[in-house]
Amino acid sequence: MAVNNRNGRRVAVLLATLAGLTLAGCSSSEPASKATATTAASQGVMTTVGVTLKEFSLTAVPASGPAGSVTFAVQNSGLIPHELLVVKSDLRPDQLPQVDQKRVDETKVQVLGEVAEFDAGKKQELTLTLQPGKYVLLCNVVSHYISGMYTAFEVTASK
Ligand SMILES: [Cu+2]
Repeated sequence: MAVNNRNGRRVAVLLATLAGLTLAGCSSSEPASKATATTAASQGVMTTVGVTLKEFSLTAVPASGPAGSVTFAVQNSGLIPHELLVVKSDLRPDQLPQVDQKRVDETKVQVLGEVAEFDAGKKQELTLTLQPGKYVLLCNVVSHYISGMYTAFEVTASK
């Protein structure tokens, strides 16, 4: 045990030294945020889903993930502003209740989270704790949903 402890300490000191060198050599905050992510990951299931918005499609990769913390990294790759709604629904992604056939009726579906309309070329993040079930990701800017900006997302039981 004594040997293990000594090795463990040496590794810790080495990592601290490397972190110091990295920080000294680069003003980016990236090393710090990576360390934070690693710590959080050991405390529960975390999934990152890349969501791409454009005229007129919405894609999610991967299209499913385990229950727990899900971060949607949302990129507006289009030419105009878009938004992201995360809706929990067993309905088909193209069958959600609508208002005047122009947008989803947000009073008739369960909206768990939203990235408000944001500009083309920008990125946003949304982290939610999701239970197992079926979800629909969509953009609810007027006419965007009926133009094809939706996709299915599934959350499976975490193992
Ligand atoms: Cu849109």
